[in-house]
Amino acid sequence: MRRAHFLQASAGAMAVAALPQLGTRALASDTIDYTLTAGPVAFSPVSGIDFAGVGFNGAIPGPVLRARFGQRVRVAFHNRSKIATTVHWHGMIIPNDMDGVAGITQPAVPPGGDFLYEFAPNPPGTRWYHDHAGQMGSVLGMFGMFIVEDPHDEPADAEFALVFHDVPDMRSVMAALHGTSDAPMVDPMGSPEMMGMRMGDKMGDEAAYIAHCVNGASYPSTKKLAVKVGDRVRLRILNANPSQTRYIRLAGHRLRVTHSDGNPLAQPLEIDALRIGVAERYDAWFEVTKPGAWLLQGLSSDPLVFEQAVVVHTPGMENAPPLGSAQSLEGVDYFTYEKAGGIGTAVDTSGVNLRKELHLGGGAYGSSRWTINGAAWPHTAKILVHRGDRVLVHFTNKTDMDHPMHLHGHTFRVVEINGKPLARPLAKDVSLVPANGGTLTWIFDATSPAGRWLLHCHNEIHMMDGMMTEVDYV
Ligand SMILES: [Cu+2]
Repeated sequence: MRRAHFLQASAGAMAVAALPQLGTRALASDTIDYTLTAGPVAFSPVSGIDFAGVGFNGAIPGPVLRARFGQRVRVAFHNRSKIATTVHWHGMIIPNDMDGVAGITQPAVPPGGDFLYEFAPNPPGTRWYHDHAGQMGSVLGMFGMFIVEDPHDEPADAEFALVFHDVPDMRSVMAALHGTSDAPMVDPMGSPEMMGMRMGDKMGDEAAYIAHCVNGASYPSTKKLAVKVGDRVRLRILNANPSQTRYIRLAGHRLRVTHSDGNPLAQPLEIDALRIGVAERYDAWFEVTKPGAWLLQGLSSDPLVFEQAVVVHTPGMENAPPLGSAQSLEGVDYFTYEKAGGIGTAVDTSGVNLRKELHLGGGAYGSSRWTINGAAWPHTAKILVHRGDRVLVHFTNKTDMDHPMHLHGHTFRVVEINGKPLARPLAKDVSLVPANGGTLTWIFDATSPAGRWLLHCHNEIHMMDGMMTEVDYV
C-alpha cells in the first residue's frame, strides 16, 4: 500500500517530470488506488491569461495516472465541480459500466457526488481520461494522460508525458455550437487543412483559443525536459485540444514513431513532425547525439501558438537559446496514416460479416447540426452487433473538415484511406476521416464486453451538435 500511496501523491508532479518506470517490483496482482477530484481551477498558463477552468486535483491537465499492464486500478472520483460529470477512460477495453459515459453507461455524477471506478486497464499503451457528460468538462480542462506500461516495450533512457492543450475562447465555442463562429484559421502553411480550403468554406477552425499550452503552461514557462547525450528518449504525446489538429516538431531531430493511440505500429516510422488529431496519441522517440537545446513545439500560423513549446536540453544548456523550427509544414515530412501503413493492393476483408456505410455531414453555416447518415444524435441509427462479428465501417466525409472519429471500448484497424488500402493497417481508437469527400475504413471485432459503446466525432463541437451513434451488443 505504501507504494500505491506514493504514486497517488506524486502523480501531479510526474505530469511535468521524467517518468520513472514502476519496475518489476509491481506485482500483477496489485491494485493501485488513485483519487480524482473534479473542481474549479483558476488557470493562468502565462501572465495576462486567467481562465475559469474545471480540472482534476486542482490542475489542468489532471495527474498522469500510471499502471503496469495486468494491474488493477481503483479510482475514487469526487465531483466537487458545479457541473454533473463522469470520467471516461479513453482507449480502454473494460466493462461497459466502467466506461464513464453519462446517460449511457452510468448516471452523471452530480455536484457533490462520488463514484468508484475499478478495472484492469487494457490494452497497454498511452491512454487518457476525460469528462464525458456533454457539459463542456473536457473543454474546460477535465483531462489527463493514463499510461499503461507494456512489459514488451523497448526500454527508454528517459520518458516524458506531454499533453498539448489550449485555453478556449468560450465565446467562440458557444458561437461554434450554433455554426456561427468567426474564429480564424490557424493551421500551418502547407498543411492539408490550409490546402483544402476552398472559396466559400467556413473559416475552418470554429473555436478560437487564447493560449496554447504543454502540461499546464505556455512557453517560456513550460517545464524544461532534461536529457543527456546518448539518451534514447520516449515522448508520449496527447492532443487534448477539443477541436484542432496539431503539428508537433522537435527542432534538429527526426522523430521515430512507434505507437499510434498507444498501439504498436507494425513498423516504426521516422518523420520530421507529427500530425496529431483531436484525442490521438503518438509515442515518438529521438536520440540525443550532441549537447544542445531544442524546442519541441506546435506548428501553426497562429502567432499565439509560439507559446506551445518546451525546451529539451542537455546538462548545462538549460539557459542556451534553443533551436526552433519554422512555423510551416512546407517541405516538412510529417506523419500520415498512409506513410505509417504503406499503400497496399487490397483491403483484407476476410471474416467481415457486417458492413456499415457512415456518411458524415452537416456543419452548414448557421446550423447547429453535424450528422451521420443525415441524422443527429439521438436520432442516428445504432450499429447492432453480435459477439464475434467482424465489422467493417466505411466513412465518407461530405464536409469541409476532418473528423476525428472515435469508438469506445474497441481497438479498430484503419485499413483504407481515400481509396488506398493500407498494407499494414493501423491499430487505433480514433482516426481522422479526411475532409472534402474523403473516405476511411475501419475493421473491428465485436469481442469486447457487452454493452453500449459510443461511436462519435471527438471534436467536442461536432459531438455536442449530433455527430454520434453507438455500437450495441445485442
Ligand atoms: Cu467532427
